[in-house]
Amino acid sequence: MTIARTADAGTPVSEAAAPAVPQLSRTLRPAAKAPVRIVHLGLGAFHRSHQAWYTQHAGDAAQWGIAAFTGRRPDAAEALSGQDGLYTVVERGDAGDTFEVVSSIVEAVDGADAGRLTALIAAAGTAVVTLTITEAAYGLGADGQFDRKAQGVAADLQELSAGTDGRPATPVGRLVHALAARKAAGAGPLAVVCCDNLSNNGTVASTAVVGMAEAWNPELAAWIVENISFVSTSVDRITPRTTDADVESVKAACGYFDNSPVVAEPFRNWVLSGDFPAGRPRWEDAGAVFVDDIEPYENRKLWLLNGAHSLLAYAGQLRGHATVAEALADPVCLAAVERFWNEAEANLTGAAAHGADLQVPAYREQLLARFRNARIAHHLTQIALDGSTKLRMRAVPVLTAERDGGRSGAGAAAMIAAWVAFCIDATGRGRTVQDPLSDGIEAACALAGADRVRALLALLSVPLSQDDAVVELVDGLAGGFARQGA
Ligand code: CS2
Repeated sequence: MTIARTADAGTPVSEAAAPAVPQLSRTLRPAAKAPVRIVHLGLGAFHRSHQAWYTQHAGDAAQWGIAAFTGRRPDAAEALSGQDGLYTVVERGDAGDTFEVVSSIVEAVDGADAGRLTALIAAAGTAVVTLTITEAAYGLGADGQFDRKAQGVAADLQELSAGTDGRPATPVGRLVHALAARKAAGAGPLAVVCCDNLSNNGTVASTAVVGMAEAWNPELAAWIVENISFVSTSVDRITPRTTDADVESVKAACGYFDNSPVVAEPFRNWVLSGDFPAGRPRWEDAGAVFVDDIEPYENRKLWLLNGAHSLLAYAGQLRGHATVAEALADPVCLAAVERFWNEAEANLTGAAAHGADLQVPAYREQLLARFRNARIAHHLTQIALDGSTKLRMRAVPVLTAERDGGRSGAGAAAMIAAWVAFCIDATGRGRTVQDPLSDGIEAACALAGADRVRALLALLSVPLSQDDAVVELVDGLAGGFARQGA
């Protein structure tokens, strides 16, 4: 059998194989790479459809390259490096797809490469560190404080005490380790921009980073407080996991092979608040909005979009649905979402809006249209992960506000009840619920009746778990979800 070589990547292929498709990087290599000025922790699909996309569309993009470090999937760096950091964003609207090659990631690195991370963060040219490390990775306790007992913290503190040779394993530990190098290098201030779905995410990031530094080296902690600006952001773009079919659709439409395309909805939004002491890209050219008071925008997104997502993830799966669009087409799920939204809206507007015009009715309409985009297969299993951390942001604040206002909070309680029923169902089938508190969930589910509900609620909010009316309400609603599931 004769072997032919593709003109592109030099890969030997059989003559009998399908016609050779060039590699993306051979087809569309940009003229020059931007210098690294942004370091990202948590290289995943969302970073690539969101912050990297905004950076590509900034007017001064040529000055702002991103070095992106992987979190849970080191192979993502290898896949992307193999094509020079280039990848396709497939914008998947109701009517069809559009394709764009993004080149703002100039280096994709395995997150365990402490040497490269340290070198880049210690470089004076690095001005911004962005984070998408998942909500759970900040490891704060239910009281919002640094928790020495959180997963990986003790081991990381030991690694940090080994100084430059240490190899912390959590993203926060790795960042603290690298910031120590920046301090030592005298490279000056920079901005850390948290892009995870948490309220007050800049404060959360600062509490986690300063807390870890404080527990290791108080002098470093003081330097961080003085020199590092923690920017809060509200980030939004629905980005489901890439499938093999997506890879094929890029090949068919674009005529090249991209091993790591990202599929995202056309909608995107980025609201930021905070200082950038060493500069930043002109993200506003790409539509990012800078505000003084971010809280109302954060809450609107976290409660309405993410809250509905979590409600659909648990109630929808119990009712036999697989995707957001499928679950929303179920009148029972839609009614639960609308009930929750009514409560959330009441707590978003008025004084809580701090003067911001949130246009909640239009936002709700738009969300329904986004969720109904059936061409985006957003799987409920993906959204259901790490429920305890997510529900603390998505359900607890609304339920707490409702109780404080003397109301039942049945809409928000239903989200918690769906999670409770989901946990009971999963553990009953011998499955582990994927959650940083999976041990606590298992222990709670081993109890029965109201005790079980109270123990699960305590994982989300101790005060709510002490409110008998809430326990009774959640218990009743969870029973309803369980029966629907059966
Ligand atoms: C989702 C989010 O998985 C989840 O928890 O709610 O990833 C959601 O799709 C994004 O925040 C949309 O911007």
